[in-house]
Amino acid sequence: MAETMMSDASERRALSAELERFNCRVAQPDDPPLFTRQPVSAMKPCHWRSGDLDRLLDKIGAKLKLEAGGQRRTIRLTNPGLPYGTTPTFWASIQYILPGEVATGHRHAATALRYIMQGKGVDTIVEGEQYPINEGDLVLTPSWTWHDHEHKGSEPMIWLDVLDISLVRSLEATFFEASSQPRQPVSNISNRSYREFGSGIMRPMTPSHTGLASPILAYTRDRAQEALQQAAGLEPDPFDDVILEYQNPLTGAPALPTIGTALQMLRPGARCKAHRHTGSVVYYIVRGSGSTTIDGQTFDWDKGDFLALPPWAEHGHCNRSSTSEAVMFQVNDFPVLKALGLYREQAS
Ligand code: GTQ
Ligand code: FE2
Repeated sequence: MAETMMSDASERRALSAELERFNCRVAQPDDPPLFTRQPVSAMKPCHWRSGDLDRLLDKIGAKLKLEAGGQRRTIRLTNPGLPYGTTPTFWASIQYILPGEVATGHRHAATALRYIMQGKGVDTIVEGEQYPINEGDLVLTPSWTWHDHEHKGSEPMIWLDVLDISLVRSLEATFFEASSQPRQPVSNISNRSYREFGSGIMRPMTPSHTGLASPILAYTRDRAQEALQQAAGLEPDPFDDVILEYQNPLTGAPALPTIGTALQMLRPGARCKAHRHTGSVVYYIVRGSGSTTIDGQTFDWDKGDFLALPPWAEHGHCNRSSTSEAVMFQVNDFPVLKALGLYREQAS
């Protein structure tokens, strides 16, 4: 018996050595399991507190210059379970820019978005359209669009950047190009995208826009909040209470092809049901305080915190206040999973 196993094992080794010479292999008993019954993620749930981030941002603001090359000063939110990135598909960073600074022009194949956290006075130019960014705005930088930022105000400005870098890297489709000029010329009618599509109910008879991403450059805080207030008068979602996705007004698709974005309100005292789904999420707490239990671990969050949710992790949200609303901005990779037929959801 032992002898047969030995010879099986040594035959297997000899066979595998022969196969290896031709860049081939057969399954080995110690291979990592490929076909797990359900997703097994290396990503860990992770909570970043506003107080810690504020202190660290002050520090990098004082110590780090905008460096040649990238010309961005950021803190990356890293996941302790992953070799890089905040989730398996994207990277969330907090960008800190001081008065007078210019984050110079470039473009990349990775899709990016910004959600403005604090401050005023920066204007960003994306493909020739200039826009003064404000707190609570969502600003899109679709794949391969030129963009730069200049701070014309008087106090530090802070925003969340999310890029689908981990996805683009795993597909080995990375491209990057730095501009020869620090800032691109403003070549477009101001607020052009808003003038064309901003009403959300009307559009040009013959839209000139092509491409996968939304033609809207900025989704402003007031209009998003107003939509959310209106949605609060509808039936609540059992898992997310009141939630709306930022959409491409031309197609009804998510605003960006690879990164999903949503604004969510947990009404006072809301306790949502738990569920799990494929795809990862990063939440930024815009206001209020609440708790999210992820695979049995409870995270108590407050305004300005970030929370990262791994794929297929069971989670349920509640608002810890019985008098105030809690509002969260979320970024997810559902558009990718849905486009590939890999989105699944299971109630607890
Ligand atoms: O502002 O263009 O956090 O290109 C990472 C890469 C920000 C940006 C980041 C970027 C940017
Ligand atoms: Fe960029």
